Amino acid sequence: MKLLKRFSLGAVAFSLCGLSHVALAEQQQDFQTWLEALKVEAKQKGFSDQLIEEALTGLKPYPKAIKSDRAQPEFKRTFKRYSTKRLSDWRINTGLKMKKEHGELLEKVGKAYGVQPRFILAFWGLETNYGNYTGNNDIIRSLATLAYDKRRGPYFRKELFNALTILKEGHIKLEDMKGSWSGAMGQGQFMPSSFLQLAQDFDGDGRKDIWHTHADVFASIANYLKHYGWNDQQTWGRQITLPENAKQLVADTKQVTPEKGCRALRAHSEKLPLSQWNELGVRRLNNAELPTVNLKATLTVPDGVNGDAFLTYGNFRTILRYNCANSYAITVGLLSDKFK
Ligand SMILES: [Ca+2]
Repeated sequence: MKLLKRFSLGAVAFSLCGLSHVALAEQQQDFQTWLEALKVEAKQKGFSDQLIEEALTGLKPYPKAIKSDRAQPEFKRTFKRYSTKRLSDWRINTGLKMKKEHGELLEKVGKAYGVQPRFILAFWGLETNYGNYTGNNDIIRSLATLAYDKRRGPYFRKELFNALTILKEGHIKLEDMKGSWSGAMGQGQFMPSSFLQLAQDFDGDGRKDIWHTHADVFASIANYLKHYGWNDQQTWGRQITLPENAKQLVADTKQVTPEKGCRALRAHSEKLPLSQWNELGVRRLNNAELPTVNLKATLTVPDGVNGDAFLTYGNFRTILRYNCANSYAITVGLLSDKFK
């Protein structure tokens, strides 16, 4: 999660990997000096001595946090490979099982926030395999490592203080505050800032427990989507077939002014009504005409005109707020379609 949560990646300015023993020792010394200054700032921000001592004293950087920072799969593989791997039989069948098992709760949450349950399931399934893999890294340690790193230090320093706030508010115990190397936490992979802004205590026990409580997990995902403009009267988009002059069509419908929002939108066409796409020869996968609803859509061909092609609607932009990558957002959509 939540994009809230992910960012495009540039060159790594600094790395703990591949250093000599001497260099590593110096780096760790620098880290300890940096950590002392961080503790002073935490005290100034009003965190208790006890929390600072427990959470920050003796902390050591995670070499793998920075190593992983260079290899986010959404940005490296072709869409087809990325998507096929994630739309596995296991993920689809487990999702259908979860839909049955948690059907009542999913419906209740879906109604409360205005999000179709199949999308909550899809995010849950893609982010953490339905809560089976939420990440085993200590969040404070991951965030401290990345906050110390020069490249995106200020961003992660803020997230580190947000994480301390979550501990201070008592939503989770320090030893249970686990997640990804990049600081994404719990079954929906929320960054601490998204947690503070959007996580929900749906079961009403006083804690926003996105690690263990299904009600809180589902409601937090749904609330995130609601906050970023989800419309439950619409779907995300659809896979389509392009006419023979596909290459020309893509060139002709290229957007003039890039759409605002995440960078992934730059790989989309201009926004046109479905009726116009229909006139241009775009068809459903079964070659039928597009639905006659009054909706605007953009065309995107993540692997080029010879690969799979998609029209995307407003909700697709909301999915991108969770993770700014077309391959990810399309895969969420395709997975949700399996749960209809
Ligand atoms: Ca709760």
